[in-house]
Formats: sequence, structure tokens, C-alpha cells
Amino acid sequence: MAHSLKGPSPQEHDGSGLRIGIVHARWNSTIIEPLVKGTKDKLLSCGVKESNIVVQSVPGSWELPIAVQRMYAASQIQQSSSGSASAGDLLGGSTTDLSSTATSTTATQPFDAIVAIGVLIKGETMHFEYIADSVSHGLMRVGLDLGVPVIFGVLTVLDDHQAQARAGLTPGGHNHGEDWGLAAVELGVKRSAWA
Ligand code: DLZ
Repeated sequence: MAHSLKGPSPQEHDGSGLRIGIVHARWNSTIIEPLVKGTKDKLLSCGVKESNIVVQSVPGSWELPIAVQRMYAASQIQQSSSGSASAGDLLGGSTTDLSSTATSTTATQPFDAIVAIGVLIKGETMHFEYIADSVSHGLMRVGLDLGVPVIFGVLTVLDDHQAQARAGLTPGGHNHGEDWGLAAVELGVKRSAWA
């Protein structure tokens, strides 16, 4: 299949040994939902086990960096204490929006990558620039501080139409969640190789 001129040329990696976190904002949920689905579907098609995909949510994009930090910390504690705390516990909330329970052999390993998903629409928020700027810096910082790949799944768009196109909801559009899932698998695999 011909590769689009936009975006990276894809590589194939085996995600079967990976544990991946997804955390998404609940603002603009009609856009968020297909993005989360696109991410998850791509992870599954790369071999990541459903039981090794953990989905959490936060109110808005602003909360994504702290959620990534706490989810990763929780997954490290899970490993050292074999499941006495969950990502939901450390986020101070319930675990009811976890997509799956930890049941497989890799379920207590720390996350190999975390995908942070949010949608910021310029016309809808006066402080679009503040949130976009802070969240992107926050996600980069937490990834570097923790040494875990944090995939930047935050759409910063001018209007609803752009958001819909990037969630694959318009003719000719493309679901960017698929790219984020692919990036999570590639970075998860390469991070282990680089260790
Ligand atoms: C407040 C706000 C606004 C106006 N717009 C958005 C948005 O477009 N996308 C998004 O993810 N979150 C938005 N928020 C919520 C903030 O991210 C945050 O949740 C609140 O300010 C509480 O800290």
C-alpha cells in the first residue's frame, strides 16, 4: 500500500510483550471516543494483549500530565508489590473506566508507553494557547523525567471540522489515534532495546 506523504513511514513492531496505558480527557467526547478507539484498535492489531491495555480518563487536557505521571508510578508500585495498588487508586478515583483487569503474565510490569489523548479547539477556549502550551510541555517533561515514552495525542485544532477530520469522522479524514497506537508500540519496543 502506498504510504501517505504526510506522517512517518510506518515500521512494523511486535507489541505482544508490551503493556500500554491510555489516558484521555473527557472534553469534546465525540472526537475523543473515536481517537481512543483508533489507538486501541491499532495496539491490538500490533499484538498488544487486551489485558495489557489500561484506559483511564481525566476531566480535561490540562490534567493529562499529572495523570500520566501517576499512572506510571502506580504501574511501578504494582510491579514491586504484585498488584496492591492500581492506577485508579493513585489517581484518587475509581477504577471503573479501566478497559480491562490485570490478568496476563505481563499485567504487573510498568507501562512501556503511555498515550495521552485530548482535544483542544481554539474557538472554544479563550485560554487555548495556555492549555496547549502547558500540556505539551508537561507531557514532554513527564516523559523525560520518568524515562517512559509518552505519546502526544493532543489535537490542537482551529475548529470542529479539523477535529473531526483528524478523528477520521469526515470523508478523506484520518484517525490519528491509529498513528498514536503505532508510535506507542514502536517506542515501547525500542525503549526496551535502548535500555
Ligand atoms: C476549561 C477547558 C476549556 C475551556 N476547553 C477545553 C478543551 O477544549 N479541551 C480540553 O481537553 N479541556 C478543556 N478545558 C478543561 C481543562 O483542560 C481543565 O480540565 C480544567 O481547566 C480544570 O483544570
